Amino acid sequence: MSYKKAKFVISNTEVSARPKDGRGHLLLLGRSNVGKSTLINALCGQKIAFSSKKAGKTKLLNYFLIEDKFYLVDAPGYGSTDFATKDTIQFSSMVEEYVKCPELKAIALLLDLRLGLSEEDKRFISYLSKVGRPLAIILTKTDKMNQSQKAKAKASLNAIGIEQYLSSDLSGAASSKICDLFMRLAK
Ligand SMILES: Nc1nc2c(ncn2[C@@H]2O[C@H](COP(=O)(O)OP(=O)(O)OP(=O)(O)O)[C@@H](O)[C@H]2O)c(=O)[nH]1
Ligand SMILES: [Mg+2]
Repeated sequence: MSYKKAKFVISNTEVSARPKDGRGHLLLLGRSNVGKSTLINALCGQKIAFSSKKAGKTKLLNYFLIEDKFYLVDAPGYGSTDFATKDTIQFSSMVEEYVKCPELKAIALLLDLRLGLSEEDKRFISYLSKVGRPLAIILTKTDKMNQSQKAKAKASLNAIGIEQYLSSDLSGAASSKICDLFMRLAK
């Protein structure tokens, strides 16, 4: 089951230019290439967000109106070995500004844990858990994980206090659960 009605509304770099029509927003965050845009396409059953094999495809905040009820917001990815890069600084100030918006109802953090949970991921989770919005954790690319990788991923999340998370392998069953969760959180 995917969303029946989804449409691209606007792209911009300024948080202040977000839709402010009383509907809630759900922000998708995660490293570059984790699968944010691909997940939006899977949930909407159509290619409305640009995805790419190359990291850094999404440069703007992209707003998609879902079922006329809420906005899914596709954001640029975080993650760089160089913390002082312009992109990283821009990303941090954008997120810090966005998390204060009254429209923001919840955040979904996407994680590709095939290579394990990095220190940067842990710092980011710790930061997000303090911003005062519900945080949904979604494991992506689980179709490419074996049982041992899945068990390690679960253990590493449990170790930092995360017991609840959903997995995405782009199947209908996985997408359906995520569709329901996002709809509930974004109200
Ligand atoms: N097998 C598999 N591939 C996936 C999955 N999700 C994403 N991908 C692939 O991963 C690559 C990156 O996906 P994107 O959706 O562009 O990633 P993104 O998080 O939007 O990346 P940025 O816009 O750069 O931040 C693409 O080649 C996708 O086809 C998944 O669940 N399973
Ligand atoms: Mg993207």
